[in-house]
Amino acid sequence: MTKAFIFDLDGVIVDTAKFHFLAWKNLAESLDISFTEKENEQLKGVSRVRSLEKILEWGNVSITEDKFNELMAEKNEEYLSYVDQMNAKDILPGVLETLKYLKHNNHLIALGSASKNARLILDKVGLTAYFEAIVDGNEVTKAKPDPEVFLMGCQFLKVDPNQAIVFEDSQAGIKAANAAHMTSVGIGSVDILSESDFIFNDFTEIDEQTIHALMNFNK
Ligand code: B16
Ligand code: MG
Repeated sequence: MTKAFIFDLDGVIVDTAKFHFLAWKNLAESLDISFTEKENEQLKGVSRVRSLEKILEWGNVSITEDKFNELMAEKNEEYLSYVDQMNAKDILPGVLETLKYLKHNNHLIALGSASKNARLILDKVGLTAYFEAIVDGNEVTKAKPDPEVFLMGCQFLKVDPNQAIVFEDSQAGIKAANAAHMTSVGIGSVDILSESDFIFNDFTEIDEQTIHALMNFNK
């Protein structure tokens, strides 16, 4: 059976979560809304629109549609100013080795990200060529925990969803993979990712043997 390996982007391939955090924090504080790492965790894997809606809900603040769009644009502008400084050094430890191994062994690789900036980021860090399919925030209509983003990846690759292995750092993304009966692999802390089929701190813990274990796992 052909397997598909689907990678989330932010928090899995690169640590852009720290850039989202800075930009959302500045935005929230400009509205007198408190924003810490705890709130940031809840925005991981969540779309830009839904993230701003959540921040406004937390602060009990209502604004006009024009102001909403203005804040979204400002947040993205600040975020992109950080992204602009990125290069191959920003690829998280072990990721390149895993991608090389999968490619070398002719496994199918897709990206499944909520970010509308995903293609730009992959280009900046020089990883675009590894992906047979890229599904990002521009294609999907339903955000994680809906599995649409990963199901589309499988469709592009012509692989059954139950043959897919998803690498994710967010609770919403793990729920999405589980909902589609895919093998869910959490990258990060067990406190956050306890619903995953497998959990690793980072890709340096994933070797050839581990990849075989992921491929042989039946839900
Ligand atoms: P953008 P992922 C997600 O990416 C991030 O985790 C989330 O924090 C962000 O709000 C979302 O992308 C949208 O990003 O503003 O660039 O469109 O983790 O699904 O790769
Ligand atoms: Mg993520």
